Amino acid sequence: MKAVYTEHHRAHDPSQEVFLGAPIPAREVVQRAGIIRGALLADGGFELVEPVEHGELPILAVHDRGLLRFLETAWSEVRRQAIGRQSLVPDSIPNPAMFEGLSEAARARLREPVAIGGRAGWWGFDTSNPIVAGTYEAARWAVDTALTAVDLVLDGEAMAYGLCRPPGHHAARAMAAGYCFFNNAAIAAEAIVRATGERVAILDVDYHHGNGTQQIFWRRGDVFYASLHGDPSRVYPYFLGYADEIGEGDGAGANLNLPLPPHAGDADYLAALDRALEAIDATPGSIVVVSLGFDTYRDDPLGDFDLTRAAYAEAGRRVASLGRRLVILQEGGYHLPSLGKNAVAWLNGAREADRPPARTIGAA
Ligand code: SP5
Ligand code: ZN
Repeated sequence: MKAVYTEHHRAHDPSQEVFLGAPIPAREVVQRAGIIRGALLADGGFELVEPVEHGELPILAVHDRGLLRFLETAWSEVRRQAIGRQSLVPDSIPNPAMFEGLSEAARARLREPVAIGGRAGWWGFDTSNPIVAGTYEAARWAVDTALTAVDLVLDGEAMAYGLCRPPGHHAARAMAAGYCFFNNAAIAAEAIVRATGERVAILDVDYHHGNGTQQIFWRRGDVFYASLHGDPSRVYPYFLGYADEIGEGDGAGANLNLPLPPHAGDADYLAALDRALEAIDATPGSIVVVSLGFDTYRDDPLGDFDLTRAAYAEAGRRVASLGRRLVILQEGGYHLPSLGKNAVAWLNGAREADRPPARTIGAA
């Protein structure tokens, strides 16, 4: 299997994040991608390829231009405004309650502030998402990694893996969040829709709900989003990810959330996966984008599921058995000792699945 990887991810090198108001060691660290890369090489079944630059246009197809410009300029502003910090974290984030009673006209006058702390809040969501000197460089290459995996599949590969870092699924049209800056999977799905004219399914198996992906395609019927995740009543991103969120307008019915309880085990998880796969199987299209996270692992410090490695091999096998082409993109996973082996287990499960021949693009 071809695996897209670049060293540029190293530019995003946060040392701390803020959790419940206190600095703690960063979880989404450079080592993560190096560990997965090392495991792919050690396995021997993967061919590493460099991403190709795709420019801004595929990003602007799903994201607000202001978010792109903010991320592009944030660090030079931190320096210019002499903030004297190693990372930028919002100091004030606009809570909708601040604007209660404002007319539509008054709301329309709300604007991005000039001060960098306010800008970070305007385009941000949470305090656990530090921006550092190289965040923009790495985030742009993560998008190119995803788009290069798309190209491989459009050029005939049955599946390709994009070792994206930073991850993407919490990033909404106009918001960075949860270690994510650009939504790699959403950008990939949109690029596939535009290249093929087909419907695309996104299967999100990161531990967290992919609120950004859901938001971007909420009113779209051409991109089906299915997610298995920790119930938002207890975990980040807290405000979205409930089962009653099914999409609206053209997107009504094209959003499937499967929140799971604490200590969900292999059997619970695979049963929920089957529900998502049945729904995807019922939607037309020849390509599935997988948002692949390993924070579902039993030892993960962020998740509270009890999955074992065997579940990843089986999950990869079941997803590939759909018989669709797969663009597999890395999201979370924070237990460093297991991360590489878990990734290889999932990807080899997919690669070795006894699956029907991959669907011809355009035939569905
Ligand atoms: C892509 C991805 O997996 N993003 C996850 C973002 C999670 N943000 C919340 C971080 C909270 C860290 N502290 C967790 C302590 C659990 N006991
Ligand atoms: Zn996650």
